[in-house]
Amino acid sequence: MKKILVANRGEIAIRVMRTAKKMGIKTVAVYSTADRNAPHVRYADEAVLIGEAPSNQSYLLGDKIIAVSKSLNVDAIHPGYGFLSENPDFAEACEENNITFIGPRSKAIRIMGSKLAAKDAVKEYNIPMVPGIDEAITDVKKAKDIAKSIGYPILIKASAGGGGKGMRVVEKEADLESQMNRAISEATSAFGDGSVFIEKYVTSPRHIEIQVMADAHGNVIHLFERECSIQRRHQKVVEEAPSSVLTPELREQMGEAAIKVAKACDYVGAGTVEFLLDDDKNFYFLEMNTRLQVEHPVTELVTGTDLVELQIKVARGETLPIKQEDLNIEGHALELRVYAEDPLNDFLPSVGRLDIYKLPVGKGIRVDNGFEEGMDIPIYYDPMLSKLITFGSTREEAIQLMIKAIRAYKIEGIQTTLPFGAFVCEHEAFRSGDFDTHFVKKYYSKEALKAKHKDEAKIAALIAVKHYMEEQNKLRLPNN
Ligand code: MV4
Repeated sequence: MKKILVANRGEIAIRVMRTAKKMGIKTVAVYSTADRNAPHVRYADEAVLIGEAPSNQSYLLGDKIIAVSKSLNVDAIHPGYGFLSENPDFAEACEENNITFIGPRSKAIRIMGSKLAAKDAVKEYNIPMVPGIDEAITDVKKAKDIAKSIGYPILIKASAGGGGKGMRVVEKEADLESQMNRAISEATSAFGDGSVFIEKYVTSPRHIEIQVMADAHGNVIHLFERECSIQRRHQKVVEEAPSSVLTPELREQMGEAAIKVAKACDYVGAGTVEFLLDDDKNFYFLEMNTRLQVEHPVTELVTGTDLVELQIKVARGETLPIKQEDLNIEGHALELRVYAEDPLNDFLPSVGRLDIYKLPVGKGIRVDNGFEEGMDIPIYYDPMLSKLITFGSTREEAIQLMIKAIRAYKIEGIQTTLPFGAFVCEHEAFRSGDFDTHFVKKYYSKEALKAKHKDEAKIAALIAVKHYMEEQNKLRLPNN
């Protein structure tokens, strides 16, 4: 493998190219007209303009990207996350054109793209799943019977859904029919597939996911968990590894279950198996993401691995260079997603120019970044600017480092979620480790953030006054 094309943009394009360069592999960037001056374009050995700003005219054009790959003698395509990364037709088109898709085979992507197909694939493997049904349901009477036997509240989910789209909580039988009809019509218009199914609603779960890695020779390992419960409207905000609630026994059980999920679909490459953990620490398999995830760096830091390097090695057909027993968790890592969104204005995208943009640096601080000072933020794509990642020997140390790094990160010209990140890191519920997926809804409001700012301004003013008085006193002191 001599040349890799990265079919993505921003921080993840740069992240992938960094490892390719380290391995002596040439890199090709693709870009849209909106990204002419983007850092990922300059970072690559070669770069090709593939279309207009909207992603359906550029980063989503699989055929065009394959044509570019062929003309530049590209050996493999890394899709990053989002865009074409979980598109089985694209993976298949790569396979047919003799270009290595750095990811699982199309079959695994297809199975895991459907929640019902995923449930079906793993059913012989004894993996804990939330009580519910494993087939699409349209008959309301049947749905009522099932809901009664599971017990309310229940959750209606779209089989083709993702990121919480098409989910509806039903508290009582009287609401079931209308909610079910809504879920079906929503799923039909959003995904072109109206299949919905029913699960028991787990009311205050934690979201814990397991990183897996598989080679093409049947070896599968897990690289422990990431805790991703701190999210806002299904958008993750802070992720960490390890989770403060898993015991070594539970960690091993979840890891084993994740490996079985990967084996159930003949998985190859990096993947993530999502679980819910309830109050009694029962875990349930939810779904599998068949890509490298945004939050992969926290796993890299606590396991001392380079997940992109492992992806490339297994894509070249190599045997996994590490065994399960070689792996252990050392230290604690946190990741904060930094978005160009205004936390004081309903997290609306904050457009404009990065007048000042200075990254924090230092031991234990990693920033996976896709932007630089002077750039305009394109409105066409996800507004994530970077990921701020800290690593310490303990959770407390990683949190302190994160607060310090947020303060040292200088951004002017636009609003960002940095203050929101500080709010989370300084919150008692976060620090104690006692939180669930409702953290943001429960504790965050713009008033709470403003109040925190006010207190900080007051303290800063008091310190300044105290300092001033001390200086005055010194001046008045007689010489001795
Ligand atoms: C659930 C659930 C409670 N009970 N399933 C949301 C996204 C999708 N991946 C699955 N999700 C959920 N499924 C049952 N049976 C609660 C959620 C959920 C959630 C899960 C993970 C992280 C954040 C979440 C926020 C709200 C709801």
